[in-house]
Amino acid sequence: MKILFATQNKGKAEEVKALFADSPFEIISLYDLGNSIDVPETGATFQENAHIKAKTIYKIYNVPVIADDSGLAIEQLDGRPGVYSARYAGEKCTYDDNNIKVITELKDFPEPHRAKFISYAVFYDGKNEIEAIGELNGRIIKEPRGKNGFGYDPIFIPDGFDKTISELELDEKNKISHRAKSIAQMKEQLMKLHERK
Ligand code: ITT
Repeated sequence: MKILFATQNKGKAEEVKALFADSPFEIISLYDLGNSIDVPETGATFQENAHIKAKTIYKIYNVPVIADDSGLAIEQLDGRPGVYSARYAGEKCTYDDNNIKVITELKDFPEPHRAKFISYAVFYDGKNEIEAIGELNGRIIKEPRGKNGFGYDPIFIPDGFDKTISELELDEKNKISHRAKSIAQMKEQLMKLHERK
């Protein structure tokens, strides 16, 4: 089965393709198609936004879709940046701008700065709807480290590690990440759907 992954984020697209590599599902993303449709993420939660993305893209392409809405929640910042993770420092901000904003906001708080990544994935094919969630716990550091990954990866150290996610290789991130967990659950449910057909 071909599935359109509703993301324009190159990092997410690479991760999810690798996560589906050993499955009967073939993943193509909006990023691969060079499509820059602006889906308004107006929901108050990751769950709502993942549904909005999956259904909006399904209506346009009429093929099975997976969407992931994800982000970072920092305890000392009352869960921010949360659903605003992508544009935390403003409309056209870069990943560096977001990281600087987070580091600045944490300036007066004591360490450790506990945080978690959340990934909410939704599959929609016009009939079936599947949801899956994954989380990764860790802490924020104030000196970005590493070159891999994207977003907040250079300032996030997962529990049990002494490296930031940006210092891990893609296959290492894909063993532990919030997205690896949501997509693993999603794959399991998709296999059941696939076997019924
Ligand atoms: P799409 O909506 O096109 O998928 P996006 O980047 O806007 O791309 P989200 O709305 O889900 O995606 O926002 C997720 C943001 O949260 C993302 O831009 C990063 O800043 C952050 N984020 C999510 N997962 C992450 C990860 O694995 N590593 C680092 N940062 C992550």
